Amino acid sequence: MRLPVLYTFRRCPYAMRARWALHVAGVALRQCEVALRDKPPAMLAVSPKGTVPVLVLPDGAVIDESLDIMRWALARHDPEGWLTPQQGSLEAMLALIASCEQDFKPHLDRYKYPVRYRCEWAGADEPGFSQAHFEQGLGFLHALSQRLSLQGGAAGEGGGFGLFGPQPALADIAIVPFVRQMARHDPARFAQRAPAEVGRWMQALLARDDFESIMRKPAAGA
Ligand SMILES: N[C@@H](CCC(=O)N[C@@H](CS)C(=O)NCC(=O)O)C(=O)O
Repeated sequence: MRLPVLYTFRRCPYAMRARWALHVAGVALRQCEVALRDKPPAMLAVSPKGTVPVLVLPDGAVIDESLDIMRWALARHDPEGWLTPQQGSLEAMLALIASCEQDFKPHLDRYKYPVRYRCEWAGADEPGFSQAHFEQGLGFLHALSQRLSLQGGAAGEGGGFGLFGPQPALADIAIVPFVRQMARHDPARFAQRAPAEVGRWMQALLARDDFESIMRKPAAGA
């Protein structure tokens, strides 16, 4: 049987969320770990824009946006109801995911890689520029925190909570890989400044066995 092929990069947050949904949906596939500096010609042939993840189906169809891969996988099998949150709607989740892309990701990139954005510094120095973008990124985390507080639970207390109801759904899985990146860049700063609910929410999601599975290093030669 021919399997779908997923071109992926282990540490890429977009690829993480795609792998997570494919895993939960139980989609059997072959993974091809990509070196971003040396992308396989077979991947570029089907998706010239050159970003991971890319899913190539046995019939040749190509899905090369992470959110589309998630939705494709969950439309096939959605055992935890990620597309149907207990509160809010799919549309509301997609709006929050879009806000993560527009209101958080640009600040995350500038916080982590200020040198890449040197032309934007305009008088600031590197630490100042980076710090300013950390502060701006916190704005999105406060919006998440408000949503989590509305759920009234706390993962640490065994209640479990998500952004759209007591259980995680699409938005949680699509957004948490980016929050993880911010936390890992400077864990002490994150612990001190990020809203506590967001820290607990992230820890609870990252402690799931399925996250561990999708982060396992590919076997050599796989
Ligand atoms: N909108 C795309 C974004 C994917 C993306 O930007 N992936 C990064 C890696 S995290 C990438 O492949 N960048 C290309 C490169 O670095 O050459 C998606 O959601 O799939």
